[in-house]
Amino acid sequence: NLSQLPPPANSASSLPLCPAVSPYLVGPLTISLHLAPSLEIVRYRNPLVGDGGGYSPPDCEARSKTALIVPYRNRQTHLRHFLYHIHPFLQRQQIQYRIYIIHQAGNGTFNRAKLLNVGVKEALRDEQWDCLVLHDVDLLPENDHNLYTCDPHHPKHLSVAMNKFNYRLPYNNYFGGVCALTPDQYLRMNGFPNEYWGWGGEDDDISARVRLTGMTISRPPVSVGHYKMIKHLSDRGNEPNARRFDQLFRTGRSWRADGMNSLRFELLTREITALYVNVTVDIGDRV
Ligand code: UD2
Ligand code: MN
Repeated sequence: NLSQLPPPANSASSLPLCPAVSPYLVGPLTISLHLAPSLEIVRYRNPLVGDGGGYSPPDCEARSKTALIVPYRNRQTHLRHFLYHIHPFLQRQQIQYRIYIIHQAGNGTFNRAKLLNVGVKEALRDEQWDCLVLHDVDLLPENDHNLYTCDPHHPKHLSVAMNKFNYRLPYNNYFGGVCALTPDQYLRMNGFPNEYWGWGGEDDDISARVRLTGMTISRPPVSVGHYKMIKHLSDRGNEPNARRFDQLFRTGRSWRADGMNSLRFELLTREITALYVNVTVDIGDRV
């Protein structure tokens, strides 16, 4: 189903601008990972979410239009936890949003950064998003003061303190997990690299692109940037990329030629489901 999405229900209306700070925010959140909720339960709990996982505050005009883009393959349980948690989280922030799950077809080597490039391209076909949030499926934000909006001046890194790193930033240039860029910032750095096949390195490449294009990373306070990563083993098809150190060494020379301007993929399906847009794509494999 390649149909285009309808505009959000109240996009043409003249509602007052939403308040600068949403009154629905609660701060620190307790996350239970006991049972993965079914998609039916997630739908039932989020009656205002429209087709394709889209939402717009019913009584005010959102200050940000945010596309959430998630690289994905074979993580059903994580996806259920993610959707259950993230939909109410985003609605409490009073932003307009839609969720794109970018599903890599086949059993080839996984490529997180290339899937994110695909997601950005597909999301920008639907809407002029103010903000692109690039999000691992296994990360759950633990404080809703961590806003899924962009900093107009600098790319923002949101997952600064994770349980897996004892709630500290592991190193200063760390940019993995969840980040938020305006389409301008994203395109200024030619997007993300397409050539990191398998696990690791692509996040440091992206971080290097931020510096190489004269931008710096902005971050929320550590107390706000808390995330829980769902425990998992490493996936088949996403083995550590042995070339990552060599590739990283060359980023300064390669970023202009490898990125959004060299992106090639085959779109297989684009499904509008009740809780997200499901983009299934053939991105090829390492040559
Ligand atoms: C770290 C980074 C991540 C990325 C990765 C290296 C954190 C919290 N995250 O995550 O951003 O830089 O290292 O590539 O430090 N995925 C699937 N199916 C697969 C494999 C991956 O859906 O078979 C997706 C999924 O959204 C997952 C993400 O890719 O969350 C990153 O892969 P990971 O969770 O295996 O890597 P991890 O936890 O070491
Ligand atoms: Mn992970």
